[in-house]
Amino acid sequence: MTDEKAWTPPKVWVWNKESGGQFASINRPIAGATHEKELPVGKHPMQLYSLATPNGVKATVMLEELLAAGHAGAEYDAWLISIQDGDQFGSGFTAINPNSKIPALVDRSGPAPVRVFESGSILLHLADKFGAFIPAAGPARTETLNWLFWQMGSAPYLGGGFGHFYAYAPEKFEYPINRFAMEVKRQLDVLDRQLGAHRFVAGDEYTIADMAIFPWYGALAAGMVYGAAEFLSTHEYENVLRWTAEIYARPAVKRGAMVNRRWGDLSGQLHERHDASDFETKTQDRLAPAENA
Ligand SMILES: N[C@@H](CCC(=O)N[C@@H](CS)C(=O)NCC(=O)O)C(=O)O
Repeated sequence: MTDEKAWTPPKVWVWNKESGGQFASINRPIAGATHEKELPVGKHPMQLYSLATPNGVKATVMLEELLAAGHAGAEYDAWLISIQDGDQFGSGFTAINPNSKIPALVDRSGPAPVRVFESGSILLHLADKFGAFIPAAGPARTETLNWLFWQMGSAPYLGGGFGHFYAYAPEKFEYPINRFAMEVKRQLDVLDRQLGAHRFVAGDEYTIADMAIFPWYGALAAGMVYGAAEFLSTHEYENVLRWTAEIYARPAVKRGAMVNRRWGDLSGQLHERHDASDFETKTQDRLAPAENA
């Protein structure tokens, strides 16, 4: 490593608004709302405010899986939150998630609305509410929670660490890329060994742990995030790839991945979802083919 970029931190950090990174325009060191904006509310018990990033997809996949399993109470409206445009800093959004990050859910099925933020909390809330995709008790439930929390603790190294410095930082810096590439490969190996011994992450059953982990580590291994599959030699993680293929083949996963998606194939983008039929009638190739051509 050269020391060309060596920098001595000042005594007191000051916010450099011109940092140049891909998210420089939306990242800021202050919490709270920047503007007044109420959130829309639809007709279904579950109101989701999100975007189809790996964290957002966890929630939409879970809701689609619940509906596919016959839990009608999981019917939902999915509203688009454009994080590039700062929607997460609107007053309505910060009231349901003071951390200003998607996904956020409001469960309106009971006498008073319940706000649920953090994707892991959303998965657990829905799993417990419907008694689905999590074992009811005992060691199998604990193992599911072990892996759910493993994901919540590990993914910031992948997204905020590796992904940020490899894909989003204004320049490529050797030290952080090496540091986080090593950590992410170690995490992939942890997962690969577990999936070498079990069909799904927490054992024989498909659970919320799989739903939390595949949008990050499965997508990374399959080359769908950060374009880093070759760099990280993800072909080495054969069990992760086998599991990823099985999960992506699930119809509910395919549907969930389309919701609140604003990039990629037009036929795979359902900007908002308010009815099961929207997958057939409201994807971008049908709504605005000319506008998007
Ligand atoms: N730990 C949170 C992380 C959520 C998160 O980082 N969301 C990102 C998109 S993937 C976001 O909303 N970023 C907007 C921002 O940082 O202002 C979770 O799992 O829900």
